[in-house]
Amino acid sequence: MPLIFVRNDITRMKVDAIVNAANKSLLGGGGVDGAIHRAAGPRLLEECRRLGGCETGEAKLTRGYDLPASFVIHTVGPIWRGGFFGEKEKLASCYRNSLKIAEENGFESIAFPLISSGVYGYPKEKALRVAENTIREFLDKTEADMTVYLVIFDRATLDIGKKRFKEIEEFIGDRYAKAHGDSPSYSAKRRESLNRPEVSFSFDNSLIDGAYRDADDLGEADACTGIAPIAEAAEEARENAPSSAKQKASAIVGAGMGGAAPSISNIGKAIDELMDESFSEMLLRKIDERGMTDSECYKKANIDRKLFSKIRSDRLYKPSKPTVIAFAIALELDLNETNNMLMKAGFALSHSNKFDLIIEYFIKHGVYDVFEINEALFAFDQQLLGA
Ligand code: AR6
Repeated sequence: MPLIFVRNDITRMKVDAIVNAANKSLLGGGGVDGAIHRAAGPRLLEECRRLGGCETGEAKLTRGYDLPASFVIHTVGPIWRGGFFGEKEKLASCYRNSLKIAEENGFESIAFPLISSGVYGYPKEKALRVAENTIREFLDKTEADMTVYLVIFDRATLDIGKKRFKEIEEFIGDRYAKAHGDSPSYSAKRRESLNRPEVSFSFDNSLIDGAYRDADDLGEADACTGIAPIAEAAEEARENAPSSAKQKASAIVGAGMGGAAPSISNIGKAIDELMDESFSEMLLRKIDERGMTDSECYKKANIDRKLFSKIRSDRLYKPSKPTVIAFAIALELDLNETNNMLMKAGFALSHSNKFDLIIEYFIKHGVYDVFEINEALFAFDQQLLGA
């Protein structure tokens, strides 16, 4: 039951229903209404004629005909008149009534345009706020498994000039430039000198800031195999593990790292042991510790119930990076804990990528609202959290 922003032409969306921002006659018009009628073909107009119009804030259902979507929900948004004539409430009721129709018909996916924000003149930022809040309210309450898409047609809708985005831009700017600076990173230099191709590890800790803090600390073999970062990761995991696991980890890491150089099989064993608590187990433990219910957590994470059930029932479930981060945000984990959770799934946050920096920005600022984060990710053309 997530809310997902997409940049698309709504007439191309293959969902159970798309919503049309129509007028009271329901007989077609310009903007998204015109585009939907053109793509659906003349049979849509025929059916609309039989509906007898529609009041502002209400919604009516038709088939989708030649559209990839099976149905069209037609709703009539308010015309903006300065905000003094109940526009906000009327706009919210467009979303509520459309979602109600979708729920009553058992639709699993629905896509909205930003109703009233074109010809009807509702300021786009404000229209977006109403859309988002109303959809979130609905998703919080509903038992239905429904994915709601909010289609943002033009880039100007998300005002990249707003204060929060400016701050994020600066935050990214400094760190991103450093990570991609003139002087090649240590690992790049090292590869160059060894004339070896880049090797991809599931533990790609070479991207973590400071993972290769001091080049002289590392033997050549270690630099090539990524052993040192793994040992660091193991150390960190040990710190954060429950005490029984800590003892075990301590013994293994001690055995693996002390004295003679550790063998690969020892390291492998150490990792297996430290992996005692999988991503799925860590997630469930954190949910309990936070005193949350499962549904509070996956809804806050903007994660679909089915996906959550899969994770719950498979202790070795391998989530995607945005899924892990969505849960870390829902659980309000700090940066350290977020990295621990990511590590369970073989990921890490890095300064080499904008997505990670945006996540870091929000965690550092204590903002744990997946939807607010998604707005920023969307504005910066990054993958969104949840699904
Ligand atoms: N896909 C997704 N979004 C779109 C598309 C598209 N193909 N085309 C436009 N939008 P508007 P309104 C966005 O004007 O303000 C019609 O004439 C657009 O960028 O379509 O509710 C009706 O018949 C904007 O953000 O609808 C009514 O008379 C949003 O859709 C009147 O316009 C809504 O813009 C309704 O005006």
